[in-house]
Amino acid sequence: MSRSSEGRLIVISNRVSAPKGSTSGAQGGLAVALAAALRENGGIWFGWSGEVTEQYTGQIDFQRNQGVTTAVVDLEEQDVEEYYEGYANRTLWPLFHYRIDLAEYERDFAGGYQRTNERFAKTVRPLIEPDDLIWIQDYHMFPLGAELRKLGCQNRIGFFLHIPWPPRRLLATLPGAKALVEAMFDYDLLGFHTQEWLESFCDFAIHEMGATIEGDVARVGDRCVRLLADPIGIDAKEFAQASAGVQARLSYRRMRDSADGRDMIVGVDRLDYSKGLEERFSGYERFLIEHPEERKEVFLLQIAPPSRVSVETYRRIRNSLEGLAGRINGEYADVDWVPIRYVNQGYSRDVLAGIYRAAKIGLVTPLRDGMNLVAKEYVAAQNPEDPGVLILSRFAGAAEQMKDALLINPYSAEEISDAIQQALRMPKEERIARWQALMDGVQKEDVTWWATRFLDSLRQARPRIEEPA
Ligand code: ADQ
Repeated sequence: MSRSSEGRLIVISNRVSAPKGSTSGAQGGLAVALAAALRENGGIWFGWSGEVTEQYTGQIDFQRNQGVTTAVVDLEEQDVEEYYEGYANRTLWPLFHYRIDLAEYERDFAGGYQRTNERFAKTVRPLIEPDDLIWIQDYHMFPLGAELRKLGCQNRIGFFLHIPWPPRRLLATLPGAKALVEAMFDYDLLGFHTQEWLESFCDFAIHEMGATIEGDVARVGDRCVRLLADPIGIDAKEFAQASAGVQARLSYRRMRDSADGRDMIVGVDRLDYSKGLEERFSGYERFLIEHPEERKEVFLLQIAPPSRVSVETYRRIRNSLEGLAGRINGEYADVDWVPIRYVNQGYSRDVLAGIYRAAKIGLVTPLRDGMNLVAKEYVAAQNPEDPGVLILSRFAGAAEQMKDALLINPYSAEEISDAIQQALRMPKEERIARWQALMDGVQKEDVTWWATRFLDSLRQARPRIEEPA
């Protein structure tokens, strides 16, 4: 990553993942890339500690780990309920994944979201020096840039959205949508995973706010912001190393032994309604119905650790999936074969790498997904001489780059079923050719490429403000 002569980097995100020795867990790749950028430029990673305190004090807990300084604050219970569980997880997350049927619009959530962002701004402001580059992550913090501007912050501030941007007519259902988008014009640069999400943003800005678009700049009145489609990648090198390591080899062996000669189809997702898990199970069931001769030749391993358990919708989807897996297993299982192995646990990156490698098919079928890193991890973990086949939803951001996967409509059980059959029958030469093309992309457009592109664009987003002599 190119070091700038211009000052430090301040990364701000809801949660902060301090690098602790080897990286593992859900934030692995992203944490590695941001930590590398912070080491390169110097600076601070600021966010919520994940802890609750009785009263917000703004007291910062600084830590230094492997060359990265993290700065975290505790939030009040009401902040957590309204800002995090409320507005972020119950309002914005479903809306931005096209699920207005699940989105909850409550004034208290919106108020708590605004208040918490103001608190973050006031707390982090004194840490910012005039030359620092500020990079804000994700939908928890849309208004943070505007709040920093109110406090006199003239630094370059960039914002990256990790989830999709919804179509304008859906976004228009959100009370206060215009104010939310208007605040985004206080940034210097807005990053999205795909051209599609970027265009959806422009669509709202043009039709609801009278914006004009000139090249990569959106303008409303005298305010403008630069736009960038910048697809996130994984740490491909680290992932390839992980899949060659002892842990991965052990878990690969364990899976192959337990598969007993059958072909494994794997799904790995946070348990979330956006991931299309029910539709995936139904598509797999369709395959079992349409291809009875294949029944005992395959099985589906679905790994789905629960997330956001305090939100009712997440409890409902968990129940519904348990019911569906139970019914399918009850209907088709035999004494020596179970069609779905459904596991609600998290695994380390190394173990996952071995599991991916043992799977003949990676089944990644979100209904909407900003990017989807599992698709890229599955590709990175394959054996080059005998790779598996990726089946990928057309509605994942990753589909814009991964055209050599079998792209399917996740709402269609028939398309899922046909793709499974096609993947199982695919000749080795075709599997290798598709995998090679996918792997080239995963290696070239990795997470460092993503971070470097964003930071380089941010540095160029507007001329540097000269300090008075
Ligand atoms: P997520 O919705 O969390 O991320 P995704 O991109 O698939 O989705 O990343 C999930 C990560 O969690 C992967 O690295 C995966 O390995 C890991 N993971 C999943 N199940 C696991 C398990 N059982 N054990 C261990 N690890 C597991 C959000 C957006 C995405 C976007 C990313 C990054 O929703 O669209 O790709 O941010 O921008």
